[in-house]
Amino acid sequence: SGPSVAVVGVTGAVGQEFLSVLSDRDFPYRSLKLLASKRSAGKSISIQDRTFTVQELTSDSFNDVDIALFSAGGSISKEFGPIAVEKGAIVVDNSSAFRMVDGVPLVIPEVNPEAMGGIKVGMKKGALIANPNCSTIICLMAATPLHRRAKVTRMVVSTYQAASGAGAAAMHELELQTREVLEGKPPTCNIFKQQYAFNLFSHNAPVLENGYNEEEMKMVKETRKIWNDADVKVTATCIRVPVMRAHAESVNLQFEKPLDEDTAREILKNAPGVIVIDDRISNHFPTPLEVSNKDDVAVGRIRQDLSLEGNQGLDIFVCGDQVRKGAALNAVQIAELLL
Ligand code: 11C
Repeated sequence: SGPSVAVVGVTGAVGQEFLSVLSDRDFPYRSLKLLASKRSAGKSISIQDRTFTVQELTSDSFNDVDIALFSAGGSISKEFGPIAVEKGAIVVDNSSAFRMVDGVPLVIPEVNPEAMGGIKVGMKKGALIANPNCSTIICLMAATPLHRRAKVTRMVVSTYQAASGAGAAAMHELELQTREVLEGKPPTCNIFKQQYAFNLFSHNAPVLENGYNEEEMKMVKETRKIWNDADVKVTATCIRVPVMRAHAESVNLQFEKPLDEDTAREILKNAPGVIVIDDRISNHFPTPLEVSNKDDVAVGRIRQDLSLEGNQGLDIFVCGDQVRKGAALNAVQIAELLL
């Protein structure tokens, strides 16, 4: 019993995390197919005392697949996602390929499970569901419970994004560069084309004509779709920092109704998938290291925005594991909603 599951892009950072999350959550799959490029085909991967052989992704890969978890980049999703759907699979896609397509649910299970629109395994037809961008997920995990209470009218986000967002090769390069710089050698700059260790820079996504980069515009557009609110004002500045695998975000929220910081703290303490770390006396607040390899998103620095009258704004600081809640965990939670 249970669905047959395929993981597309299994050798990548998120692909590997899919396997950990499926196993940690005892996801009740009947069978598991591990798919990757031809280069990785034939590799063995062990999960829960069983060994699987990685198979090459082809258009025949999706016969008899109920759920396909994709994280192999946008072009693979665009090519093989529709093929998988055609074969009757429900695709949960971690890329940006289909997120803004009308009719494709863009889902954070704690935030907008209703957007799934009743898609279930066993309905005998394929479907596509998109996993939001990691920065959007981590931000909205904390902002949504407050939005539900006081309605956010404007949100200003600044991100401090980890290497993992750019994949396993970027994580490797950060480690390598750190070693090289400490040894007085010139850093290897294959992924980012500039020194990353002991530095930070504007997010590597392409910069658009309006001056925002793609990562920033994803936060703007995806928030509107997930909150089903075309009018919410969102602006973002996305920065890459030399941290391995968890993103941090400073989020300023402006509300329609007043919301005081104590009420906000209580709301966040009770929010699913969120923990509050907000110890002013010890100056202990969320850090990327503390949330690395964890499921929950941590929020702290919860304070009234003094620039606004009448408790109409709050500042918060959020950290979440980019590979886990920002990608693999969120996708597996979506898959759980399909059962
Ligand atoms: C990052 N969020 O941290 C990016 C990577 O749309 O899924 C993922 C881009 C995306 O660099």
